[in-house]
Amino acid sequence: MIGPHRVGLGLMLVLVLCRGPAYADLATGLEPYYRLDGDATDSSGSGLHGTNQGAVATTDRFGAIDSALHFDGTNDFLDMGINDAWNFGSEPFTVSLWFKADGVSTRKLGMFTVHNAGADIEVSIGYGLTWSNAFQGGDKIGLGLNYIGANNWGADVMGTNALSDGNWHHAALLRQTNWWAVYLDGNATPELETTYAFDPGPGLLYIASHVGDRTWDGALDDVRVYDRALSLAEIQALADHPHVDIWTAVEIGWQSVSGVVYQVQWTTNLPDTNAWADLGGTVTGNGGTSSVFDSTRAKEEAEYRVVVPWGE
Ligand SMILES: [Ca+2]
Ligand SMILES: [Ca+2]
Repeated sequence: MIGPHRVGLGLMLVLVLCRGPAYADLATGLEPYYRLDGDATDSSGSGLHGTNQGAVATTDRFGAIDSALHFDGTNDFLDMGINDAWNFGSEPFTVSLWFKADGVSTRKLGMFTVHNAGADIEVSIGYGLTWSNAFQGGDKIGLGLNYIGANNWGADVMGTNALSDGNWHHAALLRQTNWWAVYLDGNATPELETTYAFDPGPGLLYIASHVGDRTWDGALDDVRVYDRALSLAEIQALADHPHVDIWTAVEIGWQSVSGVVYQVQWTTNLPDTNAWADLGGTVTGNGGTSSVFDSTRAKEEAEYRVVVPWGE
């Protein structure tokens, strides 16, 4: 038995990647993970399921039906309760989500907010991704910190991009020591940032609501909470490879030669050199970094190599 039949002259090995590919390890520190595929189920394995207050299933950014949630802007939101999974004290964390706004707003709304004032949620928001009011354009994403009522914010910072454009956008809220930033659509420069020393303490998490009544108007999807500061590359992986379930995906990358046709192969049975199987179709080199995703296996489950079929 000599190699695959489709290759007349065998295979020229270009690069062997044994447990060394660049992979997106975006499962580390992920808790909770709300896919919002029509409900408020936590997919992280921690059982942090929320209560859906009226949101309905809608089409996600890939056109997949019942794979995101739509909020009517009147009274729909998700109540996730109080849990230490979103109580980071002064430690780093990251929140990642996708959103598509239905229109501009007159009031400041909540997209992902943690309230830390016990029963009287009207008077204090610990931290949150917010949506701008009429004075701020009504179509910007923002960061709210330490709201103590009567518009008295410790920090209330808005972005500059108008985002009520009918498109899905990715947002990542990052807290690193006293530095807070919101990254938009994987851009290297934050959409907004501020420095603010603050320990919000334990709180009640609302998704698509500010104080229960300030509900957001539009669709949300794939809400992720990490108990660590993601790197810019990780944020960009979440924003730039949206068609892959990065929960398990492996990215195989290599330096390619322009015009050369490559084939990525995988195996779970390395000592058997005949066990290699093609991963998808061939890839024509671009003269830079070419890459392929394996969205079906976790990072330790397979070995990968990149070969150049010689043809007939
Ligand atoms: Ca989803
Ligand atoms: Ca409703």
